[in-house]
Amino acid sequence: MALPDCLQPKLFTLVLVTDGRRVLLGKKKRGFGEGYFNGFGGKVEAGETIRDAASRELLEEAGIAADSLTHRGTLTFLFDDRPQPWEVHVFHSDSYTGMPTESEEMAPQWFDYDSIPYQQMWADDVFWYPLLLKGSACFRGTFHFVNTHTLVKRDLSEVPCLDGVDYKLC
Ligand code: 8OG
Repeated sequence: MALPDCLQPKLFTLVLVTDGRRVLLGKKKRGFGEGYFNGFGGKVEAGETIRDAASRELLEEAGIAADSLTHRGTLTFLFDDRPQPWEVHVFHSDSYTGMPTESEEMAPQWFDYDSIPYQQMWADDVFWYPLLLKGSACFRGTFHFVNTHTLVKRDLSEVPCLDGVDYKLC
């Protein structure tokens, strides 16, 4: 697909909730990434901050409220079969309020850190999950996909944590 001169990335959030030895994932029941296990998140809407969007999506999809959300990563996804890059802001929370509950979009399930189902997840996840789960590092990654699902190129590095996600999107 020929790229236009300039591109505006689509902004998304993704929240990973942990309890010290397990991570809460959801099996996506419909739409983009159906059948994959993933954290909880979605598109940032106009008029909300990226952090607000992360809280909203976590509540909508898993029925829980994060007590605090730490911004840990920014991932850019480039697709040969989609017009725009996707920029996904990854947050971590180690405490929450409420009971994880199945929604129309996601069925939540806890996984021990050593039995994360990477075979049923997006192909990039195996590279950056360890950075999120084992410590407090922040990271920046760019992943190129063909036919939506095949990862052909990746670039991932640790970066200083800069929590600049509290501006409103217009
Ligand atoms: O609104 P919707 O559910 O379609 O949003 C897509 C969600 O999937 C959003 O939380 C961002 C997330 N996501 C991608 N690509 C990838 C990926 O490669 N890995 C993971 N873990 N999540 C992804 O859009």
